[in-house]
Amino acid sequence: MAVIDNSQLSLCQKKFDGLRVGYAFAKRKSSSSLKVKSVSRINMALATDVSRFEGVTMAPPDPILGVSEAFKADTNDLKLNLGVGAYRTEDLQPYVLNVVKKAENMMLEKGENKEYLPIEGLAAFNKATVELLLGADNDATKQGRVATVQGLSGTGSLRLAAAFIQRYFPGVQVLISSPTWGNHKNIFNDAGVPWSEYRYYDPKTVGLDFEGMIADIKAAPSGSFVLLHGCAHNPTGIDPTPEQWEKIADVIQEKDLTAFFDVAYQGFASGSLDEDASSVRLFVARGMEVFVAQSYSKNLGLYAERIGAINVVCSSSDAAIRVKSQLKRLARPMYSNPPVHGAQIVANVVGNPTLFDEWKSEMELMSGRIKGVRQRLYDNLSAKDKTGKDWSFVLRQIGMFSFTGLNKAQSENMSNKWHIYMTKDGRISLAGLSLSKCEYLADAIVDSYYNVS
Ligand code: PLA
Repeated sequence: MAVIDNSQLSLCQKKFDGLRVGYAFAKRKSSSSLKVKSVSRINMALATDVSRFEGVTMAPPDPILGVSEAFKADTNDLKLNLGVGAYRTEDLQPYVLNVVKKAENMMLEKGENKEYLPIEGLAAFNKATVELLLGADNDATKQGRVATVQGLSGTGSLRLAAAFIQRYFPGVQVLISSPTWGNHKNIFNDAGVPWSEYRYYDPKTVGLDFEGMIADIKAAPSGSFVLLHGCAHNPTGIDPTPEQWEKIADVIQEKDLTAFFDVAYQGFASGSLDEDASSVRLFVARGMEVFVAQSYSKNLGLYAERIGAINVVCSSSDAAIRVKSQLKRLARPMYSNPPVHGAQIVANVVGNPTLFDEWKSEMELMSGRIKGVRQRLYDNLSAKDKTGKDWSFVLRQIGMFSFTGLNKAQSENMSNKWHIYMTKDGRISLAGLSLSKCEYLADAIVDSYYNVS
């Protein structure tokens, strides 16, 4: 039987940073395999066994990922998860792209190893990702003006850029759209970057409040960053037109602001990778410096691989080299270096002309299926709703989501009564909907819209 004495106990106390924990440790051990010689000093000091974490409050469930947890807990057969933006097949099953499987086979055949990547990530991935974003022979890339660092998908890439902004532009604010993807605020809050909102969605027209957006961007202090969704705005599904993008670029340029693009859905808005990058390419073609966070969660279905990148397009290659060095410096103490598997998949798909073409067809298939359910949902809503309400906004919105206009109580009715899980802001992910469930969904929406205030 092991014996511990007072000196070992005091070590325990130091190690666990506090008398109470030291005591709890000794007490636990003594009841199993350890015999405590003398604990009188500690006994006197502490009569109760209180957790160090009494002050830690319960965090609320995440507004998006928490929806999946609630969905899992529901045992009703009718249940439908339209919360998270994750693509499902018509049978509502997760989908691994064929090109991903082929790329993984290639990796196995090659016998890829699991060595650490450099801090900036896999070179072949970084080359492929910037080319996918800006086009194969973009001037900025050719001139070495883009600092690209592989990130932990879109979120990690945004977070790294936020840390960079906090370090080099302390106190400078980021303007974000109202509404926006829920995690944007968390990302900037945790990085210590102040943010404010610009108008974006107009509930009256169920469209873009372009005048409001421009006015708010114009009013921003010069030097601010403006977060823009490159395509398929989340949660509204409403994007500016090409002409409106030109005007947005004008204002950002005139007011000496910097655009920060979040490109999480390249290929998913229009079905074309190039078209969906046109907003970013427009800014870069004007010689503007921009941040661009990329994600391969949706377009390659690599949700759990956590693969993406942060690109900083600079006006000189010298600036790009320095910016990259600082991004690496920020990444090193946070996660050291990024994971290799997803990076190799992307590099293999984008870098191989046959797989690249196959990817484009699979993406068209995925975005085509979403367009199909959009149409079916609209048809069902129009047929079920006898009031003549115009539901055509469902057709005009693009990408994975539809912003239904349902409020919090109505959204709650959707899950409580109909077992349809969605975010409380009224967003539904059409990527999680099948043609056969559209009628049921339309019934639920019409009921919630008219019978819940
Ligand atoms: N940016 C936007 C606009 C997003 O919608 C998402 C994901 C991300 C970045 C980050 O995705 P990634 O880190 O996986 O690359 N939004 C999802 C999932 C699909 C989520 O909330 O994390 C959503 O349901 O809104």
